[in-house]
Amino acid sequence: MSVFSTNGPQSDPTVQPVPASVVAQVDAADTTLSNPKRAVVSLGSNLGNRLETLQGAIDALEDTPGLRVKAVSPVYETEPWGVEPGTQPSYFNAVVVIRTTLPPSSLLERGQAIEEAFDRVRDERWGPRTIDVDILAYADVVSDDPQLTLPHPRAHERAFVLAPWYDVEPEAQVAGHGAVAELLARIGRGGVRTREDLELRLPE
Ligand code: A4P
Ligand code: MG
Repeated sequence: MSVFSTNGPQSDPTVQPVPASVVAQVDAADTTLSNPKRAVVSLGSNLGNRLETLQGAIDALEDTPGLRVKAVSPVYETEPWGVEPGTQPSYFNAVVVIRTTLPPSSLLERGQAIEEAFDRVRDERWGPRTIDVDILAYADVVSDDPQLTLPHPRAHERAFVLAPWYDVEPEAQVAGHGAVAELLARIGRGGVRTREDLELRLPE
């Protein structure tokens, strides 16, 4: 928990109303970091202890200098996307909102370092993985750089991204594609379900 005094939610116009199941915190990080930017990060795991790994990645994000985790979505269990049905275990997916002074390239590096720390093996595209850390959005940045495409190039077509993103930011927009709420309504929630028996913690 922050050692700084706590601001009321009304003092931060960027904080969205959130459903009761979403863990959120509002504190003085926004004023103690110099010009922090909002970013949205997607986490996915379908190998090993999926819940523990997602929590470990969230804690590792929070341990990053210049980065605060502001909100954590519910856990979703999701069918693997982009592979033959029945060939991979199901995923646990979640989305977190952060504020950070890191530039996008450093945030990407940090995400990749967290993947390494959890022994992520890359031998096939869309292969099973202990953890995937993707940057869905960084402020209003739009980029088609293949190293870091923003917003994430497939976010707008994936229920496993849009459903937890909607939970933490119901008003969010995917630049160039429209509102998360509308995109989710269009594609539906097929293949994803909340695991209400499980919970990810906002780091203290
Ligand atoms: N890269 C470009 N833009 C970004 C970005 N916005 N965030 C580059 C993160 N990385 C970005 O990623 C490949 C390259 O993408 C990196 O070098 C980075 O510079 P990777 O993590 O090495 O490989 P990958 O994840 O296998 O490839 P890819 O194409 O990013 O896969 P996706 O799109 O992330 O999909 N099904 C379910 N149910 N749940 C999932 O979480 N995830 C995937 C992976 C497939 N199916 C899934 C899930
Ligand atoms: Mg990835």
